[in-house]
Amino acid sequence: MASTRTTLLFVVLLLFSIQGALTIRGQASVSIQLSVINDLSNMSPENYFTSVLKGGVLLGALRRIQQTQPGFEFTVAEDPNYGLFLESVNGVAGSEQDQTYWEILSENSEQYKRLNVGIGCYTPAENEHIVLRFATRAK
Ligand code: B12
Repeated sequence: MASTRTTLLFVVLLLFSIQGALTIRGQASVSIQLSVINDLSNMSPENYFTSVLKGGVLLGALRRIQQTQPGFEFTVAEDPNYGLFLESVNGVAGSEQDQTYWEILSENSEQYKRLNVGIGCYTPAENEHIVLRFATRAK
């Protein structure tokens, strides 16, 4: 009885992992978590779960969240050299005057690492936790 249950559990987990790997139009995808943090206001952090095609860029994941999860929206500006700059998230925009911007981080074991490229170039890894943090660059 116990071994039947274990086998069933194994099959269910296997099905979930296969489904997780093949969610977008039958093509392999990676799952990511996205958190939106705004320490400059008393807004509570927001968490979203989504996926992007394997090898796809972070922009694709943000678009997917915007299309499927009410309450998440973002805008971008195009830079002639570096591509897409994340301008605003959920109606909050960075400002030259206030020296604020949306910083893009990757979190692992509570260690936060700044991405070295923007949303149009970054390729998320499986189960990566991306953090969009409204930050100030004022010293
Ligand atoms: C200053 C600066 C910033 C400032 C820009 C605001 C400002 N008004 O100054 C702030 C702090 C906002 C910033 C943010 C980021 N930056 Co920056 N930034 C620079 C830096 C040090 C100088 C740019 C500059 O002033 N050039 C002089 C002016 C006259 O030229 P400009 O063409 O008008 O400069 C503009 C662009 O560079 C643009 N910009 C700045 N960073 C980025 C990043 C991306 C992805 C885009 C599309 C545009 C962009 O803002 C400048 C002012 O408008 C460069 C490194 C360098 N030495 O060039 C890195 C650099 C451009 N940034 C970089 C990165 C990775 C980022 C971030 C993605 C970091 C992060 N993980 O959060 C974020 C962007 C996040 C987002 N919201 O999309 C990389 C880009 C690499 C790449 N191939 O994509 C560079 C080359 C640094 C590096 N070597 O890693 N950045």
